[in-house]
Amino acid sequence: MRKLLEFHRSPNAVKVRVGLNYKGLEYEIEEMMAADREPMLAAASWPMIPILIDGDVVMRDSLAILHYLEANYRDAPSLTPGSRDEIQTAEALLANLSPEILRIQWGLSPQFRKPEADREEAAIAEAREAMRTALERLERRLANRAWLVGDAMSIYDIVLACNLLPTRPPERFAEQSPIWRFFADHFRLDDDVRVASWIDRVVEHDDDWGGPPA
Ligand SMILES: N[C@@H](CCC(=O)N[C@@H](CS)C(=O)NCC(=O)O)C(=O)O
Repeated sequence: MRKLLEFHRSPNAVKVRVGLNYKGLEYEIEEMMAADREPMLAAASWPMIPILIDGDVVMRDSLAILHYLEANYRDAPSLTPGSRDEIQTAEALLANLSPEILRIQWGLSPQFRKPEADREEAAIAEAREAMRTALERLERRLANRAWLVGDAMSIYDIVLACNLLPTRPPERFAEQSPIWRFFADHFRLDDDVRVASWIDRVVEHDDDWGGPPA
């Protein structure tokens, strides 16, 4: 049986589950522990999740796994945009937006690692404003379309939407994790934001979506 090594609440693991589910590919999951990287190193010479073991093939890195699934399971529903122009447009959106979004999120780690009382409100507010600015362009892009390009979800929707999952934390994740609770409290997008409903549309394909965001 296909196996996914993961940290269940990792956005990178969600990307792969969405891809596998969308394509209707069965898999089992094995939860890893940050304190013991041996199983990941043994499987893929790589100390991070997600790792997909598919028969004799071992793939690591969420985007590489999505491309692998796309290239090799072509009879399953496609996650590839319909034309070269659409692929290039989607690649450009991802290349422009993802680094900025990840930079903002990673910059918050000193805050969410502190006890709540010690957190710096000004730093959190500044990051929230930076996120709002970063998302303006995406909000315009989604003004008259359901997906980044074309009329169906593609791997680019999966990657970008899952990178933005901290702005739409699934209720179950927020219940289970203080980091997700932090993002739910400070970065949650309102329901009427187009980016919010687009993220929800992508993450609905995760088995463990757990209903509306926290
Ligand atoms: N580019 C990689 C990044 C993988 C990654 O950063 N994984 C994190 C979880 S989201 C991880 O395993 N980090 C090690 C740790 O937190 O101990 C991907 O997209 O799969």
